[in-house]
Amino acid sequence: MTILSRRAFAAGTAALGVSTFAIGRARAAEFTYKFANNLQLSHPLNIRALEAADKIKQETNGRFELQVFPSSQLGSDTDTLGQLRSGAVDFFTLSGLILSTFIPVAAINGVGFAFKDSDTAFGAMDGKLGDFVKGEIAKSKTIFAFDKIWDNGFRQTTSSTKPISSPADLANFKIRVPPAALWTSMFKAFGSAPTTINFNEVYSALQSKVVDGQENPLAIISTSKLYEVQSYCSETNHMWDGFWFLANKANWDQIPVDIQAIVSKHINAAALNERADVAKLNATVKADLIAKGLKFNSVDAALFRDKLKSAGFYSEWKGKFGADAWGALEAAVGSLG
Ligand code: X2X
Repeated sequence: MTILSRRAFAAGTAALGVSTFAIGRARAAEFTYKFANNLQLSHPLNIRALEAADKIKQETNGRFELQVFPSSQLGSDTDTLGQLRSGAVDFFTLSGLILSTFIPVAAINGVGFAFKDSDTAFGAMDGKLGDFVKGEIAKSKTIFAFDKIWDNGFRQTTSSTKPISSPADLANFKIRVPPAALWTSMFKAFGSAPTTINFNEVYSALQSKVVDGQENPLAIISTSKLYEVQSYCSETNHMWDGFWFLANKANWDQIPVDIQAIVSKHINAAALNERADVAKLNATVKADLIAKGLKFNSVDAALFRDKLKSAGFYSEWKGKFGADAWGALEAAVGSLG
């Protein structure tokens, strides 16, 4: 966050010691805020965020600049969450599951096989379940989430060693999981050997065989080029994941309300566009990944779900999330058993 005084802003670049007459030099914005994320520039999340940044700049007549830092440039997800909480970073898109290290209930969308499709997931996250989670995030008083969650997508399992066709193939499987208890718990329930690794180190961990596999939606497998270091993609669809667009509350409160309204409007609109882009990409990218050499297989999801049930995964997490949150999840998706 950089804030110039109103007077300095009005005086333009002279305030920065740069000649006001410098040709082609943009005037410094009055508010310059940092947005960090872990994805490549080619992912729809960054494409839509950059588009929103342009619109915000235009509509605020240059007063507000959203600086986009993709690819974990400001640090790993774990580091960046710390920076968001302290205010060193202003905005951050983060998986609800990773956010659960700070706000436990935020992991709830990651319960295995909870959502049957994207419409059900967005219905829940734009409805009561999402409101419940956003309410808990707001109670932190240090950060809050914008209204619309962004899509990450249904997660698929990739491997350099073998296809995952049945739950038995996950036994002792060396799989990378993101830093969140729910992920570790779920793959332990499958009998795997999960290792927690932040996303900015996943490509090299796969390349150097620290782990044999990982799980992510196709849009990420494609834009982060994980197909270069993986051979198989098993369509397990085991979890739906989304990114909350989070803000540091104290920094946000420094922005005049009219500018806040413009920023919120464009960020939430970008989320809806990004959802449509990811849906389109997930539908078309498979052929592209096959052409790049990734071998696909589908699975009987019911077998995987049964395995989680018999391992006690659902009863454990029902207890952890509590009756209110679990009730909001089941109201959206039906009984999870
Ligand atoms: O870390 C991951 O795998 C990613 C990119 O999907 C998340 O941000 C949770």
